[in-house]
Amino acid sequence: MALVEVKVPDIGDFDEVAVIELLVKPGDTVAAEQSLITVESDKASMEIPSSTAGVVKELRVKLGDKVSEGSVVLVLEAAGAAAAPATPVSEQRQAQPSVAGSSAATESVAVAAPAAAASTGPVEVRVPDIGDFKDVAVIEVFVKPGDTVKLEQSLITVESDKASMEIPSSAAGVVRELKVKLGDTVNIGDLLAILEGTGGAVAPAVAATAPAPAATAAAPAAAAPAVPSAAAVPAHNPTGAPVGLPHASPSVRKFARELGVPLNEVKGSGPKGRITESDVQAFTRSVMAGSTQTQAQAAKAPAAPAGGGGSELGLIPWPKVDFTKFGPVERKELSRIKKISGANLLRNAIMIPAVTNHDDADITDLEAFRVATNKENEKSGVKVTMLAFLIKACVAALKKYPEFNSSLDGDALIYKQYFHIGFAADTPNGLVVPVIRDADKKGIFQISQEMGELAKKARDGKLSPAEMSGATFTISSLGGIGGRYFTPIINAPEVAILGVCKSTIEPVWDGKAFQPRLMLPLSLTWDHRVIDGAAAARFNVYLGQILADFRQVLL
Ligand code: CAO
Repeated sequence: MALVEVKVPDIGDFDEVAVIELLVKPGDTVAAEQSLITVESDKASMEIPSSTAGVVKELRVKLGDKVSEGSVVLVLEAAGAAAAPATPVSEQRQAQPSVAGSSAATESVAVAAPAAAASTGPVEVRVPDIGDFKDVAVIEVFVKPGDTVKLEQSLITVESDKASMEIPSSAAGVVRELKVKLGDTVNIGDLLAILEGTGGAVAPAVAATAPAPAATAAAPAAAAPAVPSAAAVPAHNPTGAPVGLPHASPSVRKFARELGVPLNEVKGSGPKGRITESDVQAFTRSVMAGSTQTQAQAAKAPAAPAGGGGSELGLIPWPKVDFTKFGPVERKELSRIKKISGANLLRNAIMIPAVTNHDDADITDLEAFRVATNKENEKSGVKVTMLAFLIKACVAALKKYPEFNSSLDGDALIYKQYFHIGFAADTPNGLVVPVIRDADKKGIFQISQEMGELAKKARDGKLSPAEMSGATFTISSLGGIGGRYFTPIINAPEVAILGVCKSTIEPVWDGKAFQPRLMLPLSLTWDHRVIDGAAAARFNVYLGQILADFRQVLL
């Protein structure tokens, strides 16, 4: 029997895409065209099929590996005389799935651009070249009329049997009309939306000249063996029952991976059993409430505490109440931001052994300096904020106590040598955390200015993912609103967060008499796996010293 290397075929312009699922293991018998692995880029996920039938001898990739066209996926013992030799890529092109993700399509758009004139009028956004995908279902709609979209911002997700992909906008502007809804099927050239252009770069919506990757229909995904989608979950199905490969869009898969939710255990409520973000959340809730066990938990069940009712946390189920029994009610869906941040907050609140230290800092002189500075620079248009000083003071404390600027990685700590400070911003849609990068290298004016810009973008829903990622420490300031102290939740994988409330004049004993001083309440929450109580107290004391006399930063 011949040994055959099965390689990643031509997958369009995708390069270095991550392996997110292994669908087979050594010893498995696979049919030609059966899916072997799932790979995922920023915008699309796709399954890589086998070019031949046979028995898997050796897997050459593992979860998290990056693959490109030509990478060897596995070695097969080809089945019988009919076994095909390792198919050269040029032949595989005829036998591979169409895998035109949106970024490939977007690039095609750019190449093919006999650019439409920049326009402020209505702009039609159509389905770009998506390879040989025909009649693909719209499974997610990310925007609604009135939303402002950026060039290349994802508008919808479509899904075929084998891949899902996000379709980006070919123009920037405000959505005037949406022409598709959930469940619609679309094809290349179909009208998705009409935008009111912003006069920015406008590319034609369809790359008519782009070569489409060839495609042939492959075996239905449901025929593939069950595999967990999260790396943290053991690759076995203790029930032994065959489970269909979960259908989910790239964003839902990413969401599930972030929460450690094994997608193959989630029941999909979407079309064709597709798993939605709400399904993942419902699964998380039911696990937390103890009414569902993951396979990983089931495997560990004997170690669960006695009386836990089958759940490791031993919680009673979430109360289900018919509120209409008590009075009129209105049901409103949570915003997308709230859904995502809620799941993250829940994980962080439960998984981190967090402790909060409360303290006060005397900011009498600093506030006087801030007010005077703003008066002197009235014409500059930049208002220096207390939060900017807090960011600078925190950077100094993070430098002195570097474990506060670290992240846990298994049994090790990653000490970050950069100081990117996140700040919680309240927006009409919920909480977001923009990040001031390299705050150690920036002055108070620059930080104030950047914060103003980022806070405005946050309120307008225009922050990019890059502007919300990479923070090493976060500050949550309720100072402009009020309150005394609170216990902020750590923004994992960070290990500490500073909560700040409204400063008030208080009588402070100076050894001889009470003096009226402006006191700022600070609440530092820290991860006790990384930080000790004494270190947290020292951090707060040092922070207080700096805020009381900013010259300390120079020492
Ligand atoms: N004590 C007293 N007054 C304060 C203060 C404090 N600690 N911090 C700010 N203020 C004052 C400001 O000086 C400003 O007063 P003036 O208008 O008279 O100058 C006023 O409060 C409003 O400040 P602000 O809130 O607009 O600006 P900021 O720089 O303090 O904060 C931002 C910016 C984006 C952090 C804030 O708008 C925001 O969204 N805060 C909410 C964060 C949040 O929701 N945290 C909770 C997370 S956990 O759910």
